[in-house]
Amino acid sequence: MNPVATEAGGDLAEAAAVLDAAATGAAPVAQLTAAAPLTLDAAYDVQRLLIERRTARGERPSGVKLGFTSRTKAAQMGVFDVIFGRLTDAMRLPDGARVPLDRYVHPRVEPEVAFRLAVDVRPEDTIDPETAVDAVAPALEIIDSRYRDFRFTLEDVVADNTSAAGYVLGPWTALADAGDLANRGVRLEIDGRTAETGSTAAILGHPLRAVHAALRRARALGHPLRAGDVLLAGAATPAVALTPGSHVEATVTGLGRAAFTVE
Ligand code: 0L1
Repeated sequence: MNPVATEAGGDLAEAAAVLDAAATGAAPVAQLTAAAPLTLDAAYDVQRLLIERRTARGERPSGVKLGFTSRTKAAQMGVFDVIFGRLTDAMRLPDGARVPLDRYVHPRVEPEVAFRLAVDVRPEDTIDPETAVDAVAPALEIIDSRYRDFRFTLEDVVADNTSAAGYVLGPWTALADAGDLANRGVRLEIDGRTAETGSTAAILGHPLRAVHAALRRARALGHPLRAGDVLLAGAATPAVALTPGSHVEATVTGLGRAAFTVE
């Protein structure tokens, strides 16, 4: 049974340990909120504690991600709020990587756009989001909810670090050379066939709005960011389930591709 995890002093650390074990053992668990109510603030505390467990094992923070930035994605999951998750270097997979499926519970992939932080941003800093990032890249995010049967509430998914499980980056393009990112075509191919198509406009109307949203959330959560950190802006299409042996590729018009192969 999951621990009771409430803002009123339930065991948030134990909730983080349960989710951490589910991720490391690729073994699904019941949603936390099935055992007890969980506030959104407490869910972000569980997320932080979950990442502290990973950094205690030697992983290093490598950036942040947003989820539910597209209406399609929000509607797919029945949740209507942008969520913030944390990335570590252990989640980063090289472009062209071979990815074992058995390290995940029920993994899916989304084509995204990634930004690179140009400067350190402390929570107390006020910074113009337009100058906070200096490069953009096509990206693939592997999401893997650790909850059994994909059953979760907004608070559950926040506690589970927004299902963050892995990411692949394509080539960086300097933002100054990238042109207008407002409405670039995004294609997700599986084994050479188009699985999903979308537009960068699906990401909060313009992917740079994800930079605003991420900086705002990071400040509210007291989460420091460093120059070079990756910011995954959110999905441009619905997620697609990964199957053994498939080759997965994301293309963003004018930015190039990112790819991996499932083992
Ligand atoms: O990255 C996201 O869009 C958040 C995903 C969270 C829920 C899921 O596992 O699909």
